[in-house]
Amino acid sequence: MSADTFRLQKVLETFRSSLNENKEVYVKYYIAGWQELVTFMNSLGNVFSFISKDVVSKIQILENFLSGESGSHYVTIQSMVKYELENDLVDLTKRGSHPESGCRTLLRLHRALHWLELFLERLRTSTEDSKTSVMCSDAYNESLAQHHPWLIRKAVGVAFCALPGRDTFFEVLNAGDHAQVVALLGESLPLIAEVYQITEDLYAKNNLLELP
Ligand code: 1PW
Repeated sequence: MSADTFRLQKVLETFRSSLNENKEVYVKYYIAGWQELVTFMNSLGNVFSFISKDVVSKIQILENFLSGESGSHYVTIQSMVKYELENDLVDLTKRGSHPESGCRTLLRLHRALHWLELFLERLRTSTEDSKTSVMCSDAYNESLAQHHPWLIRKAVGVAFCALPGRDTFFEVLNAGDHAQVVALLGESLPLIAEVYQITEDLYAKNNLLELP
C-alpha cells in the first residue's frame, strides 16, 4: 500500500500522538492529522478540491511557523497562543498587521475539526439508508456554517451533493468491513473530541474564539 493511501487508522494514530501527558497539543501532529484528512478528501473526488486547497494552505502557514526561526514557540498550541499573545502577533478584532497569525489560522482548522467530529459520529451511527450528503450537511449546518459567508456555504453545499454514497465512504476510510470501520470510528472519535475540547477551552480562556 503506497504511503499516500488514506487509512482511518493513520488519523487515529496522529491524533493520539498529538496529546502529551500534560494535555498539550503538538502542532506537528495536529497538522499531520489534517494532512491525512486532506488525502481523504482528495480521494473523494475533485468536488472537494477547493475545500482541501484551503486546508492545505492553512497547514502550510502553520508548517512555516514551525520550521521558522520562532519554531520553538510553535511546538504546542498552548505555547503558540502564549507566544503570539505576549508578543502582539495576533489581530484580535479586525485584520491588520497579522492577517495570518498562527492563532487565527489554527482556529479555522479547529472549527473544521468540529464539523468532522459531528460528521464522523453520524457516519458511525448511520444505517444502510442514511445519506452521506445529508449527514455531511447536517454536521456542517450545526458547526462550521455559522462561520462561513453565504457564497462559501453555497459552494460547500454543492460539494456535499456530489459526495459518494455510504458504502463508498466506508471503503475510502480503508479500515476493513463496515463493522471494523464503525469500531475504529468509536475509538477515534473520543480522541478527536478531546483534542477539540482542549483547544476550545484554551481559546475560550484567552478570548480567541472570534479571531478575524
Ligand atoms: C468529508 C469530510 C471532510 C471534512 C473536512 C472539513 C474541512 C472544512 C473546510 C471548509 C473549507 C471551505 C472553503 C474555505 C473557506 C475559508 O474561507 C474558511 N476556511 C475554513 C477551514 O473554514 C475560513 O478561512 P479564512 O477565509 O478566514 O482564511
